[in-house]
Amino acid sequence: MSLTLYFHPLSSYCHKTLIALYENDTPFTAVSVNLGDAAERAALLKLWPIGKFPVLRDEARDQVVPESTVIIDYLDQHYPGRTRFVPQDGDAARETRLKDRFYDLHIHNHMQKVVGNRLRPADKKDPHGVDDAKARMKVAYDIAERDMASRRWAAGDAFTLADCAAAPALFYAGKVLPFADTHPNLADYLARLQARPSYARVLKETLKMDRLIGSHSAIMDRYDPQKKISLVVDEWGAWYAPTKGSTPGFLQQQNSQRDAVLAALNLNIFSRHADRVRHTNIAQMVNVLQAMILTDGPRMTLTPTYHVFRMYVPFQDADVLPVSFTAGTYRVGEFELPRIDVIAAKTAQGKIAIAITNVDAGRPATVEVELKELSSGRAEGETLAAPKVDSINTFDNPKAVAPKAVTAAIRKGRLTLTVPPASVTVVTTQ
Ligand SMILES: N[C@@H](CCC(=O)N[C@@H](CS)C(=O)NCC(=O)O)C(=O)O
Repeated sequence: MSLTLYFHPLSSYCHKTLIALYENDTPFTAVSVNLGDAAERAALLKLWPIGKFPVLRDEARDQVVPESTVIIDYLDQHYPGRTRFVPQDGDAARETRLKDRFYDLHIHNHMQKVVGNRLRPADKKDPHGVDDAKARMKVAYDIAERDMASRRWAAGDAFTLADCAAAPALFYAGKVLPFADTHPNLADYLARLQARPSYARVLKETLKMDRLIGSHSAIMDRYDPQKKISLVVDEWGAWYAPTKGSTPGFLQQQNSQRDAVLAALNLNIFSRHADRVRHTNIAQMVNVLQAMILTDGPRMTLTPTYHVFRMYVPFQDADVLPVSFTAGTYRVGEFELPRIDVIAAKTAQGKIAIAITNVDAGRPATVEVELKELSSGRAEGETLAAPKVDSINTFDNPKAVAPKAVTAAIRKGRLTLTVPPASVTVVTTQ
């Protein structure tokens, strides 16, 4: 990997650069710099004597690139991806650069002054400077409010460098000088920035598991047509940025309702390949990556992923039943996914277990299941849904994401169930 980003996880200008890297899945190594550590500070100063991050080092081209805007420009030029950050057209490029400067100079930097003042010792405060910064932010908010009345993104119809600049600037600015009630267009724009298709992207990525297993199985089928050898999927799951303040290298992260959906989709894929896949291990059980359980000394909380695993217990030792369904489509930006996923199995007790995942974060889904063997009765189970796709359980709020009981009647051989957006439901016939 040729690119190394020297950054700090709490630095808002680093967030600007990270957004650009993540937009295009550009591979890079992240090196977190603690400016309080003399050696780490010296190493950063050697790269960029101004001593501010982010700084990008490109080994392949032997370049050191400081300044968030210039880094994004550099990435666009030398490591272009599906999102282009600076338009080719001259006028559009100038508008993009203007808006990038606007958000950096007239919102981001003033916001930093207000935050910096909070961190100063009591006898070094600068109330006049803070008032001035807030007054200037207010002027900039008014300009942006007018702009965003007719624009989807900061420089027009396309997401650009200017939006990478706007996202952290507005996010933090809104904390020091709120604008949600006074500048609705700007507030809507920030909501759009925050809803970039990360949810759909994460799920799209995880669905690659099916292709991966399919291609491995095809090779194994040639040499082992009787399927005597198992395919073992080790350490699957989501890998995100570590929880702030956790021990570096311990890979501690939260997992949310999004990851419950991700877990269900993977379990479904494994069950469809059950003739070949006989073991799988999520990474990992406790406190690490997509864990089931988080602990803090004597405190413990169950994650949304835990609930999916427990809800899927009826599928243990069960026989997969073939299911055919029309999934429909869930589309966000450039990402297109099947809207629902369904698996079924005959349990060890002879009942039918059905798992329904609604991938669509915006709409409930009504699923009608035709059960050839059963004309009437009911199915019981649980649904795991949450107020938001990134809702999580914490030590203080351990039941923010918790399953709720659900019952569905079976009439004339049909079971009908409406499931909430971004949810996982498992029911078993009674
Ligand atoms: N204009 C620079 C600003 C970078 C900047 O202000 N970085 C802050 C963190 S958000 C920093 O390095 N602060 C440490 C310091 O000033 O000592 C850019 O766009 O990259």
